[in-house]
Amino acid sequence: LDKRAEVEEKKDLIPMKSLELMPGFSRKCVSLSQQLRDSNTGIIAEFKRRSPSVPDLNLNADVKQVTGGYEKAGASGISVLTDEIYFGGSMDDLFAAREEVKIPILRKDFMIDEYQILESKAIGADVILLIAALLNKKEIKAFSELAKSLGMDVLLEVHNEEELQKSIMSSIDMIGVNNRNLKNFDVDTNISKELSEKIPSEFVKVSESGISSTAAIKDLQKYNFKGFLIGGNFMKTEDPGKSAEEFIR
Ligand code: IGP
Repeated sequence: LDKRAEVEEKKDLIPMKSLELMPGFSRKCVSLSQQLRDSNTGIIAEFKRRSPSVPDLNLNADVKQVTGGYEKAGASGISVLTDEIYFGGSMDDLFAAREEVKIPILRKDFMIDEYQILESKAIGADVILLIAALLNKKEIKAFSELAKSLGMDVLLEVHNEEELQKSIMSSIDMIGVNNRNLKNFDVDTNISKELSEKIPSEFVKVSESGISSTAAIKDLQKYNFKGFLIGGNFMKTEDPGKSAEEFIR
């Protein structure tokens, strides 16, 4: 991962102190975990133009049109990829989404430094993603506590039991099980079902990746999942907002 160099470069460009002067910093975050607890659609609809597994997903998609469409469709939250190298995203995308929607926005990126948490708050994100596979326990604790101190929610992503065990702590709001194996891109929603009983009930459970039918959601709900992160299934169509509307209806 080339994130380290990217973050160090940004720190020089915009020092941490300056982030606190940006508009998002004084905005009050909306809680995604609360939104998911107050039963609604549970759909967290994702904006991404491309991914390592689908390089030509939707290269010219307009972030405002798509995220506005997601909100109108009744999504509980929006996920915006800000990683440039692998997903063709940017902080501008999240900033634009923030101008467009009121519902909670998850900043989807590879967090490896506290700077990125402050930056997420500064650009108007409500939720950060922490990927257990990339972080040790100490980092998960420090990053999640910083996010909580800024009024943000934390979604912790796991793919197996070991990652789950090291991540259980009170500064986490939601645990997301990624159904995609990041080594070979295989997706299998059974991973969510298998891990569900190991996740303590105080965490809101989110199932991520490879969800493409309402039947899959009904099935996952039986395992107490409250959130469903869906990207490709919407983004692969010409009008992702409309696809989300048809899916949710
Ligand atoms: C969405 P899908 O299969 O619906 O497009 O998946 C989301 O779960 C996926 O983009 C994702 C992701 C991540 C991307 C899950 N965890 C971590 C980047 C980094």
